[in-house]
Amino acid sequence: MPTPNELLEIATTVARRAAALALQRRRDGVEIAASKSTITDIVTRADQEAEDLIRGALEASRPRDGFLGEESGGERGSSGLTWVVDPIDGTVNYFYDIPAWAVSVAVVEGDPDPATWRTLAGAVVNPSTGEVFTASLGGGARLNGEPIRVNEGVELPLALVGTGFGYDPEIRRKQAAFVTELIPQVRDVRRIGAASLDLCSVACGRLDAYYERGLNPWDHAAGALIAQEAGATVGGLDGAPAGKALLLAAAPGLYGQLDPLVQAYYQRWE
Ligand code: LIP
Repeated sequence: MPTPNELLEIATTVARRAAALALQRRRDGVEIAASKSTITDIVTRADQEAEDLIRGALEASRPRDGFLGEESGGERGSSGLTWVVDPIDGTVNYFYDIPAWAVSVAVVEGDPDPATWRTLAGAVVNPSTGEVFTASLGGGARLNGEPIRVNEGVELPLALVGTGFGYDPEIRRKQAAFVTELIPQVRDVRRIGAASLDLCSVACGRLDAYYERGLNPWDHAAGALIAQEAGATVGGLDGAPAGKALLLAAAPGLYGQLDPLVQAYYQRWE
């Protein structure tokens, strides 16, 4: 079994290659290939090309591993490891040429289920800014090779909190209702548009906290490890691991202040 650092090397290499491809396609002009859950939930040809590049590279270097990708679905492996990939996280930003999208590549041990997996390594690459966020389990988190840490000691009224919204109009209405409840209690709210970059922002102190309901495994697999290795607590609904029902990430002190508010709202949601 390779070490987390050896796996991180593979994740970072393939993420960088896919990011370079996606950036070139962005410069060439972006085509929508299809829409998915709703008319606004789009997939571009670059999403598909980037995931094909990553999948092919991993099949060559790690043929016995499993794969779970946003665009091509899942395939079980026999090694006990699964690569969890979002080829372009922040697809709407990518389509609008807003420089806040990233390639997210993680490798997990066990089933590719956020409720049970153990993430061993993750890389998030934002080619628009040249930023490469990385982490290996127990190895810390880095931005372009330099160690990063969460903001410690931030109280709720001074917290800058990130969040996001799903594509379904009814879900968006309910998510917006919680923002209305939360926004008077914190410094401010930011909606960056890519969960992986939200989590990396918590990891390097550009956000004090981030929460979202409805994320897919590939949205947070790498970013959650990066945030955790930078000192964040990352959790879900009712004390469960982070997952589709809820993801909350913050330094431990702020997590303890924010979690009761988020749980009180999102537990009523279920
Ligand atoms: C996005 C997430 C983001 C969420 C968006 C979208 P995608 O992923 O990263 O946090 O708010 O609605 O789901 O669809 O760009 O890969």
